Amino acid sequence: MSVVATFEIGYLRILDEEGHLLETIPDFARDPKTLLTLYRYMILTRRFDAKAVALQRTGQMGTFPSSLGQEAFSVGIGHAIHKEDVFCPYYRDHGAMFLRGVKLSEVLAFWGGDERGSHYTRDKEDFPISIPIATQMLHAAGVAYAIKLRKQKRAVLTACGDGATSKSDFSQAINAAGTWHLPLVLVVNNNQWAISLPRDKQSAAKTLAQKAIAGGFRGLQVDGNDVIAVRHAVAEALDRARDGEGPSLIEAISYRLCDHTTADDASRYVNKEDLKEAWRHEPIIRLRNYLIHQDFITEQYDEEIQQACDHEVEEAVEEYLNTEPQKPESMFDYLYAKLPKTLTEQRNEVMGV
Ligand SMILES: Cc1ncc(C[n+]2csc(CCOP(=O)(O)OP(=O)(O)O)c2C)c(N)n1
Ligand SMILES: [Mg+2]
Repeated sequence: MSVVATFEIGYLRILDEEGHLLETIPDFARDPKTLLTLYRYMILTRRFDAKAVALQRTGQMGTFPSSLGQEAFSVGIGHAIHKEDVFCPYYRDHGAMFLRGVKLSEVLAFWGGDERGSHYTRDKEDFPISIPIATQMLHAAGVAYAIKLRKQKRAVLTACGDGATSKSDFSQAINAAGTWHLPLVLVVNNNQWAISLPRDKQSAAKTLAQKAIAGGFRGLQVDGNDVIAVRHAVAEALDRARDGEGPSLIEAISYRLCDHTTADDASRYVNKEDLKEAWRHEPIIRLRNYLIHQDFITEQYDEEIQQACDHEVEEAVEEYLNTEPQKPESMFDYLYAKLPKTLTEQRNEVMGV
């Protein structure tokens, strides 16, 4: 038998756990200001997450999915995407959304059950958070198709988890992206868990990145705890998409250091030793180590960043808690142009008329 095709999946890692460079630093990361922006947003995301969980625990917000341990993923992808591109996020992408200009209070409103949280103040075409697993990948393929038809120089970025790669929506998006040569970048936050189902029970594939091969385009893995690697690989893939070089799939390897959501208790199924080991690889300390080696940050400046982030989170919480709740009947207002009779009756009942 002869060989008709062979494939390889590359893996990119630039910073190790101690913050030492393993590869030549990409140009974008030579600017200390850029690195400090990445660092600040990772801290902001972590502080925001902790506060959001506390709000849920005290009955002031609904179910919330933290991104603890995966900050390099959300911040890396959010920093890579250009203003004119379109982002179709999933529910663990808050860091990226903040970089896109979504207000922290809007994200809190969303998880507080207020649909106005998805009506972003800033004028962009990004999609709302997708809770149904993998549906956003197909929405993103559709947007990329529209961009292609309009001959615009823009790209679409969409994110999902490792579990989402088992859904048919994901496979369909891969197929459409390859067949139609779409300006689409699909990124997978492989945090090793789909709720309580571990990665090795999710798929027999050695990498999730290789699912791109079936679609006829490139797939690669990056160290998802290395924000420089994530930012670099995703920016490069988006450049290619904008330049008409087609789609990419990027799998970022990290670890979910938190419960799946506030409705979960991961201590029931996560091995303590594995979790301890995973903390050794977490993304924030790694970048901090690099910033310290390079003299880009002092302890005092670090402290100031942490305080500024806490302050920003507190202000957002104030705004969220002081917002007048939506009227109960608003739940009937946004799905139909003309409300069907049965729902009109229900609406009247809610309004007491
Ligand atoms: C279509 C659909 N099926 C099931 C669920 C329930 N559900 C919520 S999160 C989740 C696991 C997703 O895991 P993964 O894709 O790895 O993302 P992670 O939450 O780990 O970031 C499931 C099955 C859902 N939200 N949508
Ligand atoms: Mg997962």
